[in-house]
Amino acid sequence: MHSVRPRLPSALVDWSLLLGVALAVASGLVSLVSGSPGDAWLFVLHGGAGVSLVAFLALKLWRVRHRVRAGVQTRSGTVALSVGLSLLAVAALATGILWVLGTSIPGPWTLLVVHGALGVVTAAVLLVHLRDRLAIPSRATLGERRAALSWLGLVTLGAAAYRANDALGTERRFTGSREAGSDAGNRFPVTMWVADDPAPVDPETWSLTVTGLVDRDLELAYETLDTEAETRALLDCTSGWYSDHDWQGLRVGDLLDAAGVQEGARWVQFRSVTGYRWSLPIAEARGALLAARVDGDRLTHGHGFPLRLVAPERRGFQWVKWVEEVRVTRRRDRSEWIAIHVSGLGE
Ligand SMILES: Nc1nc2c(c(=O)[nH]1)N[C@H]1C(S)=C(S)[C@@H](COP(=O)(O)O)O[C@H]1N2
Ligand SMILES: [Mo]
Repeated sequence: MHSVRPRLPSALVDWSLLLGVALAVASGLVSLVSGSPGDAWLFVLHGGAGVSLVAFLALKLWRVRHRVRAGVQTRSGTVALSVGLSLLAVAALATGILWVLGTSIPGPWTLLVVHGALGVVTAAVLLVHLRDRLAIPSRATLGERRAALSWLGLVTLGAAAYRANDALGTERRFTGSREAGSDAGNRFPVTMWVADDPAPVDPETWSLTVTGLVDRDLELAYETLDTEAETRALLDCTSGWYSDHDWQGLRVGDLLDAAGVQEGARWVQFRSVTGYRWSLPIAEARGALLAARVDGDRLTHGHGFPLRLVAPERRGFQWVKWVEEVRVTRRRDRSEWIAIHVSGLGE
């Protein structure tokens, strides 16, 4: 008699796992630079891939349980790698789910940061595990109706379960971040990306420079700054919190008009006293703010006094603190991808 249980060919399960991990890791990485509401689908894709992975991984682990037991007894190295990979994958999925459910952990990192690190390590170990392993599923197995239906079932389950988490989990933004200290002046988390920790900036000796493709360089002393422009914007850190505020400062567009932008200028780079720096396309930069105050209170040192970039719909790591130079350029400075990771190291 035929079993009526849905039966997925193991090659199909393996390929689904690979596809799921690829989608989850790619969407997870791209999500780190995504902050506008139009990017919300990326986070849905990430969660959906995650939940489908839970289903496929459970199926796979159930099927290989005998092989693992045998392998452990013979102390096989390949099996050890597979077991390690399973533990990593389970940990990556579990930390993702726990984050959605609102769990917090003690220590320097949020659960979301731990989840990201586990995800990347899992993908790397998976590549090693895959050498000489993947078999292309035959046409015949793929064409089997029952296989196709159970496969679709698992994927749909993932999508549905992810949609349902809105009801289950704690309040989060579409990026996954939780609210912290909105509209309360400087009382929101202070976050450095890697190692920045400058001494407090002395407004007597500090000045703001505007250079690059401009008609005239500017050098502005702190007390001459006109900081009456205001923007409401939400800072969303990739470590998993967000904070919404009214920011007061100078409009970058006004600054650029004062300096006179030359033909061919495409990017505006904001440089910190620490070497940390980030660029925005010039049209977007014009609308950004260099904030001196938050909700009417002077920025504290931790939040970037005397000036910090406020870049609406950009993730927090792009909101450069302790800005001392605005540089107008033709090309994007790719070295800033390195600079944000190494600024402040070795000081
Ligand atoms: N110079 C500099 N600017 C920086 C950072 C940094 O490490 N150095 N961290 C960024 C990150 S990761 C975030 S989330 C925000 C945090 O701003 P806050 O500390 O005012 O909350 O600042 C950004 N600006
Ligand atoms: Mo951040």
